[in-house]
Amino acid sequence: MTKKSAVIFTLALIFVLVFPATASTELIEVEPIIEVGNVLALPGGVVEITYTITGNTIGFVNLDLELPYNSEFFRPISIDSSPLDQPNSFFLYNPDFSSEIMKIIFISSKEVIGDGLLFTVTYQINNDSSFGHHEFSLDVEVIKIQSGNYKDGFVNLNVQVKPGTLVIDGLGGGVSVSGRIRSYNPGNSTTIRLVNDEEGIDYRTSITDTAGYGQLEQSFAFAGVTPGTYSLVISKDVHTRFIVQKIIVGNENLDLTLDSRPEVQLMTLRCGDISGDGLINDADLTILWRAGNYNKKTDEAENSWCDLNGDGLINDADLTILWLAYNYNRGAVIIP
Ligand SMILES: [Ca+2]
Ligand SMILES: [Ca+2]
Repeated sequence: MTKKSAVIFTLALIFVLVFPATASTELIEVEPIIEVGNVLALPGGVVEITYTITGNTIGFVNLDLELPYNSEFFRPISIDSSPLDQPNSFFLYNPDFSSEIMKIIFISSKEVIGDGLLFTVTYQINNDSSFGHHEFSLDVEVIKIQSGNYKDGFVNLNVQVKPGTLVIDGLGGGVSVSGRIRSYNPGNSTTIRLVNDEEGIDYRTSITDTAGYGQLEQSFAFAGVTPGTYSLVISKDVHTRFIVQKIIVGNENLDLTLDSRPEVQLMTLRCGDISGDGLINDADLTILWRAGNYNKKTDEAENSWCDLNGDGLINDADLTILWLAYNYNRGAVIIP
């Protein structure tokens, strides 16, 4: 060995000793992007939000995800997943909890590589949700590949999340459904629901309490109703339920005061269910007739519900309402 070749050999040996695994520790940069879909939703509606991945060139076998949500407006009800059509297991846990974060852990027996749909989450929008924009993002806590961990292995992980937007808007689509109700005591509020069980839709609106007394007519309206067949369910304290089945909503605004069924044109609630059991009968009469209630001022009575007409007194005027043939010994009004 010449002196020159000995120097080269020595330098090569030092290089190998100092950088023993240069080839196997080559850093791989991976920047997959998880993109959240945009959706338009209505109060009371159900929407699906998609989560897709691109730039997934190395693949993963494990994902720990956290999806925050705001239960004041919506909550997750289910998750559907078949990431990139790979056989896998998805576990949704803690779906209804105080932290308002849906945690998802994904585990697969083999690497899931490529771009496409990761999973879809179905959200229920609250019936009383106000209109507005909500950003949908997620936190990716851990991502593993089969032969190592993105975080501490030879892959430099940099997962980007592109948030989506959920817009809750009553004007984004659909039509209006309006109607007219006759009931006693405007001092009590009225709740009206428009329900389509098959589609999981449950719109809700209310007539707020106002001053006045007696039997009054009041109007209500729903905005942004998706076409379909609904049941209308009206609830009010001391009244029995009023249910109209087979309300067909098409592509034009629906005015129920023009309905072919006379009982629907002006929906008259039965009054006198003081006990709240759904029936107006002798049990309610007994309460109203009781010495602690009858001929008392409402705020001095044992049971203020006995003031059916809301005039502040419990007397023969209320007894007359309870005894009306339309009310007495009757229950809910159901119009098929
Ligand atoms: Ca009753
Ligand atoms: Ca009264």
